[in-house]
Amino acid sequence: MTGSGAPDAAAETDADAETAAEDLTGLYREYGDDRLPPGQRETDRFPVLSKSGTPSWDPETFAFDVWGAVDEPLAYSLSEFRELPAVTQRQDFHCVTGWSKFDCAFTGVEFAEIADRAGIGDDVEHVLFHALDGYTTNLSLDECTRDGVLFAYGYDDGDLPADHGGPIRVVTPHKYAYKGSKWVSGVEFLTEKELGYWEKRGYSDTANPWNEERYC
Ligand SMILES: Nc1nc2c(c(=O)[nH]1)N[C@H]1C(S)=C(S)[C@@H](COP(=O)(O)O)O[C@H]1N2
Ligand SMILES: [Mo]
Repeated sequence: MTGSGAPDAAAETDADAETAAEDLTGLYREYGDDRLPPGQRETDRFPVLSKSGTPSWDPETFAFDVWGAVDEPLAYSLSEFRELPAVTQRQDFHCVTGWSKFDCAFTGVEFAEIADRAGIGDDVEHVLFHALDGYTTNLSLDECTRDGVLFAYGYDDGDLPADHGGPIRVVTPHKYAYKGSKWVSGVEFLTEKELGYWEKRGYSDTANPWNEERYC
């Protein structure tokens, strides 16, 4: 058991959790001058966007799988996943339809943590995320292993709500939010790129909000 794991975080008070959150809201400086990307408007609400509604899942049988070009395929139950070392980060969330929500506090496992545990081959360049509703989305490995890409199961002081992708979703603060799969059931490591659900239907593969890479 490491010192930075979820059990410690769970034992903290709300105030402690607030101060313990890593602040990723300055990430925009890598891409632009303004925290609010061009063509976006800020909202305090957290709208729900799903291609086909919220899938149902059973916490007893839910499994998070890691497969593809890895040394060791992994499978975690929900409780096992929540035992992994976790972080809490304050992040901004940008939807391609034009709204941005600042200061979302997400708790979860860093992508790099999962990649390390699976041991990925030298020839891995891409990743495809799979979800319970049949959704997929792709990212390059480089875009995944950077700060901010989390498999999140906590939002603010509670569990991630089901509409927002609970039990586990991916968050991608450097990309439009369609790059973050809700209800993520697994991650597949690939040696060749495969496009995801929206990427196949004309959404930008690169999805940089500060460049307004929305649709192709
Ligand atoms: N599994 C799954 N993930 C998904 C989607 C979806 O339909 N299914 N929609 C995407 C889109 S287009 C957006 S904008 C965000 C919306 O997240 P939210 O509903 O929490 O606001 O989830 C993304 N991830
Ligand atoms: Mo979206």
